[in-house]
This record gives sequence, C-alpha cells and structure tokens, in this order.
Amino acid sequence: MSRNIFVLTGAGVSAESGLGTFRDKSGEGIWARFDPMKLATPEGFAADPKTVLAFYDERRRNLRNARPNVAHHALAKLEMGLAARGGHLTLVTQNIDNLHERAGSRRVVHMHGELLKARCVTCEGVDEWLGDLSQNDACAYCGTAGGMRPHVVWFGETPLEMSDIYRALLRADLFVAIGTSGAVYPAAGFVAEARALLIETCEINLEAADNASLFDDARYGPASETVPAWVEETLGA
Ligand code: BV8
Repeated sequence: MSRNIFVLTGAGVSAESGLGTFRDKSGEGIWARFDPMKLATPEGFAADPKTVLAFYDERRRNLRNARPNVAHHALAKLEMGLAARGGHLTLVTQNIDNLHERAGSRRVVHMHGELLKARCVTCEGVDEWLGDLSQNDACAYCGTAGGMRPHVVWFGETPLEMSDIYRALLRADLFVAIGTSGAVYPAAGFVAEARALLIETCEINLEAADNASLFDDARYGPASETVPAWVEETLGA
C-alpha cells in the first residue's frame, strides 16, 4: 500500500544545526530573549522597523553559517523513497530557514514564510534576499523604496498556503509532527484535524509537547537520532 505521509516540522528539527528554538524548557529560547510581540508582529514592525529588521538580519547571517543536519537529510530521503514506492510526502514547515531545501527536499511548504526572501508592501512582490534588509532598499518589481519587509508570517497574520495544507492533510494516512512545541496555531491544531479525519498521528520531539496527548504514537530524543531511525523504519516497512 503506498503511503501518504504529512510531516509538520518546527524549530526542533533545526536545533542541531545551531539555529535557536523559540520556547525551550531551558528558557534559552529566542522568545525568552526577545519579545515576540515587538519583533514578530506587524505592529512591532510598524513601531520600530529598524529593530525588527536587525533581528532578522542577525538570523539571516546565522543561517548562512548553518548546515542541514541528519534529520533534514533523512526527510529528503523519505520524500524520494515514498515517491519511488508510488507514495507521497507532504512536508510543511513552520521554520523560515532553508535547511530542508539544502538537504535535498524538493517540495517544502513554508507556512510561516522564508527568512531568505523579502516582500514589498506596495506591490506584494517577493524576492530572494540573502543579505541585510534595510528600509532604504527598493523593490525589484515596482522600484518603490522603503517598503521592503521580511517575507515571514508574523503573529496575527495569515499563514501561507493554508488551502493546500488542508487539502494535503485530507489525503494523508499518517500525520507526524517533528520538533515543535505545539504552541502556535493554526499549525498546533493540525494534529486535532488529523485525529478528526481518523488519521494516525505520531509526535517526534526532544520531549513531550503541550499537545502530546493528542498523538497516537511518540518518539522522544534529539531529531538527529529519532528522525533517521523513523525514516529507515518507514521506508523499510
Ligand atoms: C493566525 C515566523 C489567523 C516569524 C512565527 C491573538 C491575536 C492574533 C492571533 C492570535 C491571538 N491568540 C492566538 C493567536 C493565534 C496565533 C498563536 O497561535 N499565538 C500563540 C502564541 C498562542 N497565531 C497566529 O497569529 C498565526 N496566524 O492565527 O492567523 C488564521 C488562522 C488559521 C487560518 C488562517 C488565518 C501566525 C503564527 C505565525 C507566527 N510566526 N514565526 C519568525 O520565525 O520570526 S511563530 C514561531 O513559533 C516560529 O516561527 C515557529 O514557527 C512557531 C512554533 O514554534 P516551534 O517551531 O514549535 O518552536 P518552539 O521553540 O516553540 O519548539 C521547539 C520544539 O523543538 C520543542 O518542542 C523542543 O522540545 C524541540 N526540540 C528542541 N531541540 C530539539 C527538539 N526536538 C528535536 N531535536 C532537538 N535537538
């Protein structure tokens, strides 16, 4: 039987690549050091664009020094392995890094946007953006300067590709959440939607997330160990 697997990843899959998570129990997470309401909301950006742009510039620089880890590579292998068996992997990530792509994943749905892209508030044009982003930068499409922002989804904004995401969830026979605290909606609600559709659910995480009780199965430990093991098992089955 060909498998149709829906995987949702969060910051935990990139933790061992050196990119920070947001809500670590250790209290070291990004949101423990920065106020998300000031740095990850449209209001925060309007109030203090320079600080918000500097926050994303630093994360863009960190990403340039980061490398995909074995968990990212395992998920790229799963995508190819399922396709070779007539199945399908839908990979949805809350992460704005490009480590899934750099590990070889071909189709990645970035529901919270992408750190290496910028968007023009005037014409909505989206362009690749690898360096620092300043208010003086001009849009490559409409030429307007002063209206560029990170192409990321802030709190209170609508996540991207939601209709495709829900359509893929309807077709899945397995839902797996990897390295996410289950704290942010609508992503945190996908497991409940999967259960309502009688889809088998599995949590792969360092430790049990807030919504752990909603999962039928769980594998705990660092993603660099749990994800490759799960992929081998899944492709071997
Ligand atoms: C929406 C992008 C409507 C930017 C992010 C009041 C007003 C307005 C909205 C709301 C409100 N109250 C609630 C809401 C909804 C709100 C929300 O959920 N708020 C929370 C705080 C309650 N959500 C929204 O606003 C969303 N929009 O609702 O629009 C709508 C709804 C449906 C359909 C259409 C429209 C938009 C949310 C997006 C916000 N943007 N990021 C940026 O990155 O700077 S969110 C931010 O948290 C991150 O980007 C990440 O995507 C997200 C979730 O975090 P996680 O990935 O789970 O990371 P976290 O650190 O939390 O957890 C890490 C996990 O990894 C842990 O479990 C840890 O144990 C584990 N781990 C650590 N190390 C390892 C590991 N696992 C494995 N191996 C390891 N080595």
